[in-house]
Amino acid sequence: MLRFLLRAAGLVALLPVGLGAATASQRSFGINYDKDYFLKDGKPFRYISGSIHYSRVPRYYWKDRLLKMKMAGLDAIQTYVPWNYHEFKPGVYNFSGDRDIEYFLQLANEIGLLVILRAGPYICAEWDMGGLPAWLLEKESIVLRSSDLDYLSAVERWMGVLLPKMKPYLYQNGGPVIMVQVENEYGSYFACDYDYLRYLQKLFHHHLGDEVVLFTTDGASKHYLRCGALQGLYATVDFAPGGNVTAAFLTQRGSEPRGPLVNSEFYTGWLDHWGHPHSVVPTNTIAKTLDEILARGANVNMYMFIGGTNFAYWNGANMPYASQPTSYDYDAPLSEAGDLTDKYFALREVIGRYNHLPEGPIPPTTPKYAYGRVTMEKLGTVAELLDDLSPSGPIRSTYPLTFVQLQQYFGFVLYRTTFPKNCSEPTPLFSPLNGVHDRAYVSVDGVPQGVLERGKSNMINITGKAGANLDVLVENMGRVNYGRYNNDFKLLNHERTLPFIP
Ligand code: NDJ
Repeated sequence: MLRFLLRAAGLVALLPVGLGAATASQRSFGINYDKDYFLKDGKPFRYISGSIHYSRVPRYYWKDRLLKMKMAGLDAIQTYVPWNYHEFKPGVYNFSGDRDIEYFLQLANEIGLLVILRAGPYICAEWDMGGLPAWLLEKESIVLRSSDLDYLSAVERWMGVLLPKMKPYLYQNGGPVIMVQVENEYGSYFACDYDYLRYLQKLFHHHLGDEVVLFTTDGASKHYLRCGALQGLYATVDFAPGGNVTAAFLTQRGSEPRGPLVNSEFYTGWLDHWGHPHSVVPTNTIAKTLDEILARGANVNMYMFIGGTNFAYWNGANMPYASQPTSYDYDAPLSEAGDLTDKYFALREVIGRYNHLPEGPIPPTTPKYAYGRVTMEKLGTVAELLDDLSPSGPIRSTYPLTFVQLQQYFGFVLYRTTFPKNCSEPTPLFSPLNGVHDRAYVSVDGVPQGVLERGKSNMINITGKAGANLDVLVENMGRVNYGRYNNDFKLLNHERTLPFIP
């Protein structure tokens, strides 16, 4: 009525766009500890969210994937910020193209998706070194994810670049970011360094202001929450489908007696390792547990809603050493290629019982084409192409250098020496401890002799004449992204010697 009268009187009235929408000054996001729910613009709010990693989907497809997530009835998306993806070398930053996180956040905002930002510095995520940059290992004794001063100094510089970029995108500043995660499953790490967590808490508030909701995520057990939770950081948990939802949330209550229930990683699938079958998780199990979570008014993030791809050499690894493949399909509701799956529609149906499902068409599965035979032709061997592959020429050293010492953080390094004596009989070439990191192709004067592999094969027999070239091509298959072996040096041999001929 008011609008009609004003128009009739020929007056122009500035009305908030969309009734009920809050202006920037009224936007707020917080926690109501009396009523155990989130508050968005002062009203009770529960989110249903899904994980998408912008670093695993080409920029070109971001809008398509986000629209499909919106059409599934999601309120929000959750994403990690991989530090090493943006600071490839110390002090050198890249936020362009597929790394343009601000554009990604703008897209989410335009589509009407809120964002749960997992800012790190460590993220796990089956990502190389859990998102930490390998150049941190230049200090060989560094204690990652702790109060180690060299580590904290690098964290402070990185967060001094990232967080000011993120501040304008906070919900209360007109953006989509409702919550920011500090660290990641810290309770699963050996250090249990509360000073480190307090440092991060202060650093994040310094850059983002005091209003922002900071939170942690840990496995749903007292054991993990003991070292992962910190007063002032809202403790959330993660747990898989098929378990006891009441028991899982009770562990969260152990750290947060009041406040909203949150499962920050409800696994819709699982990770893969090279050499193992692709992981799949039955849709009905996921749908049943999702319904249980939503029926109790809890907040949930489905990890992953779309997994995508580990492009380049960004995959991580677990221990005992097993590296992840280039696919991060995760058996997620949206396939690696962004295709709509039966799981997508089954979970959309469950979400539709609690959230309004947007009307209109869902962006379709992208058409697939048969591209015909792709022929490969051999250009030459590594030895023949060395000048092209390593135009700056060899680095000479008494002892084999590590990848980090060579500032060759990914891919391959060829270590070459010559036979010190005639080895006419098969002679063991031995790489002690758990061998090379991670896989080495051994040849003598260009003739293949065999493969050494971390945790699998640390000795082969070779022959060669004195002075023959012994080539050991070492492949970095991905740095450990979870647990105490996160400081994963890639090298030929722990003793910094060539695999020796005893
Ligand atoms: O927070 C972690 C997330 O980033 C929790 N996860 C996820 C597995 O997909 C992912 O790494 C676990 N990682 S539990 C450890 C797996 C150990 C085999």
